[in-house]
Amino acid sequence: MTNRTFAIIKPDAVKNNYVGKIYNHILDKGFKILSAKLIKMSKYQAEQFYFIHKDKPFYEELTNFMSSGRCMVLALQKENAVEYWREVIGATNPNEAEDGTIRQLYANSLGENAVHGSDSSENAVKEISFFFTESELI
Ligand code: IDP
Ligand code: MG
Repeated sequence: MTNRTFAIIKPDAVKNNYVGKIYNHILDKGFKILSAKLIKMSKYQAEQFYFIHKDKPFYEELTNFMSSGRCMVLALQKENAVEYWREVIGATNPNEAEDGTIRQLYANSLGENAVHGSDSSENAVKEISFFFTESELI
């Protein structure tokens, strides 16, 4: 469905106790949370999830980080969910993220940047189904 996107509150943000603050951004911006769960990804899961980046120099660092601790995976719903969530989270590099965006406010660094957001509706569908069954999306 095109009005869905997939988000992760990454291990840095969970460790730094920003889950509540990031939840507030999600709700204040009008997203409906279809599902959310706290998980710890295995290294293998992180490698599969970020397979698109397998040839990038940061793949090892990224998959180590994403499997290093608990994270929260979320399926979100709103009109233009993919584009709007990308706007709310800000640029990949927190130093380049606009004021008031989640990454500008809560990210540690380019690698440990607090949140994930799908980059297209097609990927949103794939990413949601990577972590959730249809009956979990309420
Ligand atoms: P995005 O998360 O904004 O879509 P991508 O380019 O898809 O950014 O990269 C995926 C994730 O990989 C980023 O969110 C960040 O955690 C990590 N990453 C991207 N570029 C670098 C880098 O140059 N060094 C370390 N980690 C990086
Ligand atoms: Mg991306």
